[in-house]
Amino acid sequence: MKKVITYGTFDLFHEGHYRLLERAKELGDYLIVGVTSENYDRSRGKLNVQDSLMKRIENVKATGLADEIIIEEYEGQKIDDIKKYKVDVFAIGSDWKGKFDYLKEYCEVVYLERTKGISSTQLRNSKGILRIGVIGYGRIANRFIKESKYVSRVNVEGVFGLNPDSLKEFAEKHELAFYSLDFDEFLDKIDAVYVASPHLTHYDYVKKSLERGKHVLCEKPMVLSSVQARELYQLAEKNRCVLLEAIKTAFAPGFIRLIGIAKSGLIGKIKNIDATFTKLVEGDLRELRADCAGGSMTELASYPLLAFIKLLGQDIEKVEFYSYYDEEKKVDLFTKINLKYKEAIATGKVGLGVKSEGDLIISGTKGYIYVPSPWWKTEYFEVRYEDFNKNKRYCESFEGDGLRYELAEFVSMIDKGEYQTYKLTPSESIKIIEIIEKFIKGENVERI
Ligand code: C2G
Repeated sequence: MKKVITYGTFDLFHEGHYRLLERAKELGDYLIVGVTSENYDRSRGKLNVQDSLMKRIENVKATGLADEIIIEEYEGQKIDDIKKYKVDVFAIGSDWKGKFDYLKEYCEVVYLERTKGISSTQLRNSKGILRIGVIGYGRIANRFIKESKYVSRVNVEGVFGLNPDSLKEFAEKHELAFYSLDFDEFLDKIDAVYVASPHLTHYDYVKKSLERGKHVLCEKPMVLSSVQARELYQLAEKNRCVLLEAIKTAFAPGFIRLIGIAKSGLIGKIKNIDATFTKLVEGDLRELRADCAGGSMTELASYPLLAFIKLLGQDIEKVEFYSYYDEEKKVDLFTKINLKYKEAIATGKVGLGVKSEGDLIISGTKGYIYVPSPWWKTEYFEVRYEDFNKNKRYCESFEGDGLRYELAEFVSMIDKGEYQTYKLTPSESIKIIEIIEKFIKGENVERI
């Protein structure tokens, strides 16, 4: 019996997929189809797959062409599969021509002509391109535009700001279609905004954008008042717009996996968390200016607070801060945050003027999880026990600056018409803002 194998994502199953399977089947007597797992697709940069793994398997099954369906989960699996299933022919579309020649050592390799005029990307894009406008032209806005190239169906069209020279320069550098000094005119030309202006300007921009029915992805902290945060989420819901706070860690595959593992009971009951994020900065930067709501807490606290709320929830009994202030600049250069839960404690350390190890440790009754610096770009972590023979290591890729993950989630929410994502719910975002607000108001803040 001649065995043939082929692989694919088979997202939004279409004619091209069907014809590929049909011809692959004709190459032998028995066809094995490898359908990619969500994890594997993410790790190879496919961030916009729309159908779930089950749906993609069902679609392949429904063709009646596959004698066996397997799941492709990791890089290098093809060699294992070919040996394991005693495969005679590996078949794949001509878009991969040459890429799988290394398999010739194990079986015959056939590149089948790709069906022209149809693709999953085309079907995803048939909803039209999502036109994004960026508000602000600072460091993060630059990074965002670079990252947006990795997400399909989006195009950054223009930029809004207050300084004509900087705007023009930014638009030219990134080859944007337009730049505008007029906010209404800017909104006319786009479907969604990415707010990357200084903290204190967020509220007005987000509100005006939502009032005009535009979806909003807003840098963290979205606002510095929980009343305003609630108001904005309500407005988004009323106007059927997606509003997402861009805390990038929340959308990183490694962090999502970390949360799942920590909450699965593998380290017992979580009793303590330590999370640190420090970034030394100098000069006349926005981060160090009180008139721009600078300081370690407003700049960095969203990250440790995200980890605490994801792992321990929102029932916080007590919040206290110990802070080292720059008395001249009137910003906190280092702050220690203590959260007391009924059965656990969490300590966060954030600093712009004090440096420390940026790791995350989640301590449980059976073991602990160690995430090395930079834990907020979660790529690697270890589950450790008293008996170190039981230790386990986990690895998950974190590509580029990681902004692609939040943008991919934002687009997927818009496509599905879902106004909430479990990755960062409005109530979690509001809670994080509420704690930062307590600090700003000076509640339980002790200076050192
Ligand atoms: N295909 C085709 N004609 C099209 C579109 C796709 O023949 N118009 C083929 C592809 O060449 C591939 C298969 O259909 O052989 C599945 O395509 P995708 O779902 O895009 O999956 P892909 O990313 O190509 O997976 O390990 C995964 C494989 O390496 C490839």
